[in-house]
Amino acid sequence: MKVLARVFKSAKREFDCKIEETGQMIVATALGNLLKGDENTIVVGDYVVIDNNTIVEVLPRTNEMYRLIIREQKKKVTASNCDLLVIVSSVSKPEYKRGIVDRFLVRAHQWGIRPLMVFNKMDEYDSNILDIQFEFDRMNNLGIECFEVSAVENNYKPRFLKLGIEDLKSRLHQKTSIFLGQSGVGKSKLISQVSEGKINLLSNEVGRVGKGKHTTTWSEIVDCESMSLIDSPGIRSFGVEDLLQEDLITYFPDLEEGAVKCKFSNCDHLEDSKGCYFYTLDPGTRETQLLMSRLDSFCRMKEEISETPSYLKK
Ligand SMILES: Nc1nc2c(ncn2[C@@H]2O[C@H](COP(=O)(O)OP(=O)(O)O)[C@@H](O)[C@H]2O)c(=O)[nH]1
Ligand SMILES: [Mg+2]
Ligand SMILES: [Zn+2]
Repeated sequence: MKVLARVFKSAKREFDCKIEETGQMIVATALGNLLKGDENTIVVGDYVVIDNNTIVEVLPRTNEMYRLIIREQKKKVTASNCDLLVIVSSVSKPEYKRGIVDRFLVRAHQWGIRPLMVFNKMDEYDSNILDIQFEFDRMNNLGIECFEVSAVENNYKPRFLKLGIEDLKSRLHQKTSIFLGQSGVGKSKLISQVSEGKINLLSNEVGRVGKGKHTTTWSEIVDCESMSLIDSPGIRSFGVEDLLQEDLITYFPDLEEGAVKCKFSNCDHLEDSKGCYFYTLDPGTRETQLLMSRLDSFCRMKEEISETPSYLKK
C-alpha cells in the first residue's frame, strides 16, 4: 500500500521517514533511479510516496536550502520544504557578526524562506561590547522579527526587545524551521530548550550507539510534538561566491532604491567612488548608519562574488 511520508533523516541509502497519516516513523530505502546522478535526490524535508518500505516518488519541493558547488557544477541541497530560517547569533562569544547575519539573510531571499533573528546568550550581554538596539533596529528595518533569549537560563525574560523565548516557541509551532548560525552560538542548546524534551526519538535512533539525542550528525529533522526543527551543523561556509553578481542587489531590497538613485550606472558604491548617492546622505542620522552598515555587507559580498568568474556558474 502506498503512503505519503516525510523524510526526517537521510543516510546514504536509508531514510527515516514519518508517515503523514499515522505519525509512525519507519526506515525506508529508495528506488535506484531516485538516487542516481546527483547525491541530493532525496533530502530531509522531502515529501515522498512510500510503497512497501521503499520510496517510489519524491514530490515537488516548495523550496530548497542549497548552494552551488562551482567547481563541480552542481547544486548541493541540504533540506527542503522549510517554513522558517532561524538565524541564531550570540551576543557574547562567539562575538556578534553583522556580516554573517547578512549572509544568512541573502540565503533566505535566495531560498524563498522567511527569516527570524534570535539574539542568544543574552544572560552574558554587555552593552560595552554590543549595541543590541542598533542591531535590532537594523533587522526591524527589514521587517525581521527579533527574539531576545538565553538558551541556558530557562526563566530569562527579555530586557531590551519585545519578544522572548515563549514568543519564539509560538512562532515555531506547526512549522518546519531550519536553524543557522556560526558554530558555538547555541543552536543545539536552543533547540533543546525550545523542544522542552518533547523530542520523539526516531524508531531506529534508540539502537544507535554513542549518540545523545541532540548530537546531530548531518542535517536531520528534530521531531517535537508540534514543531519540526533542523539543526545545521553541516552548513559551515558563509561564502557567497556561488551567487550571481547581478542577483545580489535583489537580495538587498533596502539598498535597491539607493542603487537606482545613484547616478553612476556602474557604481560599486564604495567609499572612494566620489559622488555616489549613498555618500551624499547625512552620515549623522541613525537611518543612514543603518543603511550604510547594510551597504558595507553588500560591498564585501559583491567583491567576493566578483572573484569567481560568472561563466563558471552557468
Ligand atoms: N551563557 C550562555 N551560554 C550558552 C547559551 N547558549 C548556549 N550556550 C553555550 O554555548 C556553547 C555552544 O552551544 P551549542 O548549542 O553547542 O552551539 P552550536 O554550535 O550553535 O550548536 C555551549 O557550551 C553552551 O552551553 C546561552 O544562552 N548563554
Ligand atoms: Mg550544535
Ligand atoms: Zn553608487
